[in-house]
Amino acid sequence: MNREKALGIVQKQLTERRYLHTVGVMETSIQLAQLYKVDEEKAVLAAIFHDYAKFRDKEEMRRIILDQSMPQDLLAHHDELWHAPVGAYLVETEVGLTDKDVLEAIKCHTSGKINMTPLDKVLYVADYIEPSRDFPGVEQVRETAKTSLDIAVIQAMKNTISYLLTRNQPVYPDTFHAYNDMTMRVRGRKLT
Ligand code: DGI
Ligand code: FE
Ligand code: FE
Repeated sequence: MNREKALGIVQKQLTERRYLHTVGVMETSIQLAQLYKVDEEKAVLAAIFHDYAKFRDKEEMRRIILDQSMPQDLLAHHDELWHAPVGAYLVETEVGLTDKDVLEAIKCHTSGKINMTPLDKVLYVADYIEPSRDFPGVEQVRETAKTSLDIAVIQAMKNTISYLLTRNQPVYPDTFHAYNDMTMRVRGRKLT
């Protein structure tokens, strides 16, 4: 599927602001894919469709999580987590996208997971640092992403977990597993 067609499909699912975020994630993903030798076409498709389900009705998402035998512990956690796995499912069933690598990147884009592929990491970091993002600490992650995709993933995960802790929010297990996995992999390298 070409970019224009994909963007047209996703635009109908999103607000103007979220669509601009999506275009930002796409542009950032292209830069990261080139820098880290990741398949650019897959990175573009993952970026375009990553927030496809962001505005789906919560009850519809809950039903999909139940009916499609997704991890049921998602239902006990914040509904903000649901649009990633539900999005991967809907992009496959409604849009007809079949690339497993792309669907997997969409599925884990909010929490992360163990054994993330370079494609998963490109989407995760691009989603965090695209130009319209304004989180505390985002500038540091933007700088890091120029030299280490792995350290950028860890910094973004640290910031997200810290943010959740300061708000007394539960942290989804995959988020911790992803952080632990990445941190152990780069053990011995300097973390700031
Ligand atoms: O969809 P986006 O806003 O572009 O970004 P995203 O898919 O990374 O979602 C970010 C939101 O998800 C943010 O409000 C923090 C939240 N989040 C990420 N990991 C966890 C989480 N929320 C909870 N409760 N637990 C998590 O582990
Ligand atoms: Fe998202
Ligand atoms: Fe996003």
